[in-house]
Amino acid sequence: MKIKSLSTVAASLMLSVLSISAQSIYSDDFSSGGFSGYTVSSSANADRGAVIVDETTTTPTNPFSGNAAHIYDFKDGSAIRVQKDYTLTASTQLVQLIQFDAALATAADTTDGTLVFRVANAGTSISSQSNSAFELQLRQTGVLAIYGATNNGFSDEINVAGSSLSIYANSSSDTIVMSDLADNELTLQANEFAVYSNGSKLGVWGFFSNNFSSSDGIGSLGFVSNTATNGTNVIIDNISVTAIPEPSATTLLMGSSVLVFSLSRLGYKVNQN
Ligand SMILES: [Ca+2]
Repeated sequence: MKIKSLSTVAASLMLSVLSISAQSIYSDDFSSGGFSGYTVSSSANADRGAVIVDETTTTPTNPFSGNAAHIYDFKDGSAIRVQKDYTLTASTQLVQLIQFDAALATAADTTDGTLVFRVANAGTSISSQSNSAFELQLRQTGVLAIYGATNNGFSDEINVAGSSLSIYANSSSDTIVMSDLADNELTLQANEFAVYSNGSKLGVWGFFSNNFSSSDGIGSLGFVSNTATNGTNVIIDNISVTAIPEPSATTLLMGSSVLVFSLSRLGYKVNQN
């Protein structure tokens, strides 16, 4: 009885610690500012570009609210890249939830056009896959292809109605156990990421083994078209990044085995490797 009441107290303490610590570190619904603060590789023309569209735009139809970003590339030869360094303190934000909405601007078809979403250390270009921790390929065929240490493709995940994509990424050296957006337990080993489409978990993958520095954290995100394929035509909206507090730090802070017990009951604990 005593243990139960202690763990209840500890649970409420922990909940308040988590709500204080969880930190929105970036969001953009494109309602103002256009691409200010972004690196956009070239100005928009008939071949390729990135432009702001609003909800009254008829071509292409924007399924999201207010303004959104329309990124397109209809010709080979060079890419369009839209990239944002969104935090310079990523080394203290090693567990992140990264979300955005994506829609095809034209109905899915057999064209090979691919817009690639990548994350990287701040100050490095996502033009190079070797700078990236992982990538999500938004293909005009409707396929969402996920590339990390291994890769998988998912049919009919991207369409004109829009999909909400959520990625949990663990750049820390700890194994993290957390409650995901569906309130299920999610375990990520060091250098792993999980992808959700419209709230459904697609899987967990390892990061690429390349130039990305995990200890520096993910500080940059963006979209780049594949120069080898034509027909990229995608609308992006509601980008957000939330830093998820590493429970190891808070556990040490509170320093109680009762707390660890209550953390596991909350579905939020850490196993040191
Ligand atoms: Ca918007």
